[in-house]
Amino acid sequence: MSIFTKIINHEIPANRVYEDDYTLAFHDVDPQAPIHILVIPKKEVAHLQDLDGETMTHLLFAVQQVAKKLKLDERGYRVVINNGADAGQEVPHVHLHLLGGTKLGHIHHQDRTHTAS
Ligand code: DGP
Repeated sequence: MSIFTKIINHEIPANRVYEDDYTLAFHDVDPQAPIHILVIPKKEVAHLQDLDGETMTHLLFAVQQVAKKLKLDERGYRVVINNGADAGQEVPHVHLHLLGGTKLGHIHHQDRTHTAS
């Protein structure tokens, strides 16, 4: 069972901000921005490629609701998914990082080590 499933089941505490039948959102324990929320599916799926489209829709809907609740719409925010080893995914349970509350640095062209040919 993933650590995030334990949070869903209230076996581990978390600072929750939004929940519906399909998703849960809570504050990241190690925030990388003034606002750093994790949005996760309630079904435990490790990687994006194994997630069904309906749940993906619910995840983005949850992002919308969280952003509205935290009044991020006007200033904007970033959504990031670290998927798999190259992306540095640490928790094997799909999660969207919602980052905001400050002017975020650009991530374009962050890694030029391997350019597409
Ligand atoms: P990633 O590298 O994309 O797999 O990010 C995993 C994130 O999960 C990382 O930002 C820290 C966060 N995290 C890990 N364990 C816990 C936990 O027990 N509670 C909370 N709130 N966040 C956690």
